[in-house]
Amino acid sequence: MTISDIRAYQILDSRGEPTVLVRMFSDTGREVTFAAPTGVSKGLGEAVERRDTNNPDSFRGQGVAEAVDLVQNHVAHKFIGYPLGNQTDFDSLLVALDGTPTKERLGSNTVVALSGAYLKLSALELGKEVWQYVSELMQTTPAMPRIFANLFNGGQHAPGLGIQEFMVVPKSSKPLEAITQIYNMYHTIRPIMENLYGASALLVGLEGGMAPIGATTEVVLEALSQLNGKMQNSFDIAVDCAANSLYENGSYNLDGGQYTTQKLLETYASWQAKFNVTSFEDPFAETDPDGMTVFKAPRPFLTVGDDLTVSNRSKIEEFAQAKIVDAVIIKPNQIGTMSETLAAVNAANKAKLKIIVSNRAGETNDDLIVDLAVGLGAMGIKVGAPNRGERVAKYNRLLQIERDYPDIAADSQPLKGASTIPTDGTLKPRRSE
Ligand code: 2PG
Ligand code: MG
Repeated sequence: MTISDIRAYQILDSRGEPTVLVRMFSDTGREVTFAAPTGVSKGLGEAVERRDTNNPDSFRGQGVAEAVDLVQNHVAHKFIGYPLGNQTDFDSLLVALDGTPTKERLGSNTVVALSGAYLKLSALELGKEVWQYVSELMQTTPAMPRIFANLFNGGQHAPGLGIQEFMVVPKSSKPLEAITQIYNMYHTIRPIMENLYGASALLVGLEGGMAPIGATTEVVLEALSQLNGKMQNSFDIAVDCAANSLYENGSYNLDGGQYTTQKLLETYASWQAKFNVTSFEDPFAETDPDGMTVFKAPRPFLTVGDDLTVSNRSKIEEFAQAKIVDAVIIKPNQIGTMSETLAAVNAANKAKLKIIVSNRAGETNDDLIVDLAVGLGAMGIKVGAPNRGERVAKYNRLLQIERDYPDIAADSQPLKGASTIPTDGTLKPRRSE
């Protein structure tokens, strides 16, 4: 059970931008592929991709020909004959070959493509599903995650809305039941938006969510909350503020208004009170010193770290300690290798933070993140809208796992964090901690 060959290629992701695909072969004649996804709204602490920035002829500098060449001519030969089923050692070798704290030499795109392919090939050789193998590596109990379906796109993912993602999260984590509800929501809300905003409401953003031009945050939240009422409160409402992209010169720009940190916090509390928004991802910018201070206060909603925590073990430990986050987004390409991703998950589990595995804005049709979420027994998975092939690939993998393994637990976890408190909506910052 060893690696017999590794090939890398340049392919296009869901936005039509180049990305790295790795093909890995075993000495028994088996083969897998894994391709790196790409973020559009990124955390400052993310591992860095390698792109042909100095070569305008290579996809206007966005090409990954250098990364492909690195794998092919400098990395692959080191792993020919390397045993499978040894993720930690494989990844340590990759990290050592890169030799930088941010993976900038090999590139996070190269590293994640190699590490993900190795995980898939090891599972295949051992005769296991990837989720089974992940749960064995982590000693976790596999479980079906709740689906965070991104019905409206904004921020850097679509023109129009300022908030990047408006997600519905069915309370059932049984895939067919949850996906049927998500489908019904999507197709109920589309004509409502078309009536309000015309044909633009039929266009979709990078993750397949609606992107109505002229809509405001409150109109969308109102529509979702009314729908929830009609559907017997069968789902939660979650937002990804991706606040790094709203923050400029010390204040936040949203729906044409300017918000101080305190005013934004009160606005979030009002969305919670009026529309029952239960989860806020990246509510403040990383570079906003007041954001961190106000968020040390108890709050009435789940707070999720993504750009803030970047799937990095030490950042997760730090933010958990400061009680700034209740849950973390896990995206392997934010950190590089699968082992570092699993170390981040371990840190989150130890701190009792909930886990939400997530897709990226630039995706491929690969469905590894679904197996990761199921194997880890993650609370949730962000998979975009039920629209666009690269998003639907994840929905379909959830359905397939449910069909093939109907005994996997589907005891949906609540969207509540350690710091969640009931409130009347009047939040005060706790300035000295
Ligand atoms: C996010 C992601 C995915 P991006 O912010 O959570 O939804 O977006 O890939 O652009 O970071
Ligand atoms: Mg995010």
